Amino acid sequence: MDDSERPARPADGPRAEDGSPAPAPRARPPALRGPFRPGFWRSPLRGPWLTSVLGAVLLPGIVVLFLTGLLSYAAYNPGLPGNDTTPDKGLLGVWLFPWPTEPYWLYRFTQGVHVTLGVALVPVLLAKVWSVAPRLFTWPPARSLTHALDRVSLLFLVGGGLFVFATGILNIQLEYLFPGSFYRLHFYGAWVFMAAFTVHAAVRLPRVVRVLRGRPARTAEEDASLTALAAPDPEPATLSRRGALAVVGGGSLLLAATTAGQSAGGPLRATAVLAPRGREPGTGPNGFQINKTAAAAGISAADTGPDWRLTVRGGTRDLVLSRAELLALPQREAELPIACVEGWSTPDLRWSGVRLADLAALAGAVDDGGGPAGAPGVFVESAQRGGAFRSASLSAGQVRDPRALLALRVGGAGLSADHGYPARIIVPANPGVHNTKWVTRLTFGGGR
Ligand SMILES: Nc1nc2c(c(=O)[nH]1)N[C@H]1C(S)=C(S)[C@@H](COP(=O)(O)O)O[C@H]1N2
Ligand SMILES: [Mo]
Repeated sequence: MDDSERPARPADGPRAEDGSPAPAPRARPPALRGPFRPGFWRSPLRGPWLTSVLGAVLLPGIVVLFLTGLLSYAAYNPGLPGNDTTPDKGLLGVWLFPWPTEPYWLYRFTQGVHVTLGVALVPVLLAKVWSVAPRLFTWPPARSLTHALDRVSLLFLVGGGLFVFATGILNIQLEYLFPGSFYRLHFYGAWVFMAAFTVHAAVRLPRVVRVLRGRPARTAEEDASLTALAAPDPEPATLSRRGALAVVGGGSLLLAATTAGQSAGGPLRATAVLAPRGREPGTGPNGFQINKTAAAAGISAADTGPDWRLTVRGGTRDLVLSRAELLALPQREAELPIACVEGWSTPDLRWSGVRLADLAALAGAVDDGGGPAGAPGVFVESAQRGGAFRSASLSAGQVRDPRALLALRVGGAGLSADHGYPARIIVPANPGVHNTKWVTRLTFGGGR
């Protein structure tokens, strides 16, 4: 029986003859139970080395996740009418910049990295939390003010980390689990997590470096907290620490390999067994991923039948165009992918249709200069009646890109009903969600 298992002394201690409390004997720790008792943790794998290696992997990984996450938010052009998913963000949006259209695969790349890396880091995150689990049960909860602050930041760190990873994974696996609100949860969760992460990394990085270089601890406090990572009474080892690390790393690589194909494309696509929308749903020019079918979006045959018209507003004259009239306008081609926030993307597809800038010029919507080069931004609306994705704003820079189309055809065939027939938006480097399908109205130079 180790010391901490002995019953605690009764609360009413010895009293002096006059009844006043006797000077307290040196306080001894109360009996700790369950996971609060150091002897409870017996895995021989825990220790400073394993925790440090996992931390050293997570540090750059989480920085890349945060940066690509910020880029994804910028890609939504939240400054434009109707696009902002977190309108109350305040100072958290001061860094935003206009999202470019060059290189055209930019969002496909940044979001592919974000999602693949996020999935691949799950085993590392879980192993890291597991490796420090005994420290989460330290008792007493706080020895000093600094210790208390450190532990509160740990709460945000572990809770925030599990939260952002969980919301991200749930979003890519079950797209509409948090309709609309996913963005808020993930966005604010990420900022809270990153605040705690920054403090944690700044405080712990020096000791991680010392551990990995085999240098001694610098202070007694550091030495004590490093020693506390290892079990005081370990069970016999069945796996070495390097072996444990290989299991975690192997798990990460396997997850990366079975996820990356959804954005990498080509023959790799068949390996994306973990990605719910990683594989081709059919053959032919329209045989690429469908996130939301016409039926799921509530689009009826009447919405897109012969009576369908495109309304163009915001210029000196309003236009109402049928699909035949659109097809009679100069048709332009662009080879562009669709890249979803969920990480999957299509290879470059050959779209054709009318340039958005040409439509602006036709409607007499010109901001500066003349003709298509001076086109303003546009607010796009769909025949879809409800839902967050029925409309989106595109910036002037996006409209002016000669590859930004109101697409009528893909791969030489008319768009299928599920891919947005009669007309959909396609813009280089645009997040998939802003490539609105079943478009019915374009309002140049203005929001709703
Ligand atoms: N009207 C409308 N357009 C939409 C959507 C939608 O739900 N409604 N989904 C968007 C999303 S999230 C993506 S990723 C792409 C997917 O396009 P696809 O289904 O044609 O491959 O379309 C976008 N356009
Ligand atoms: Mo999407």
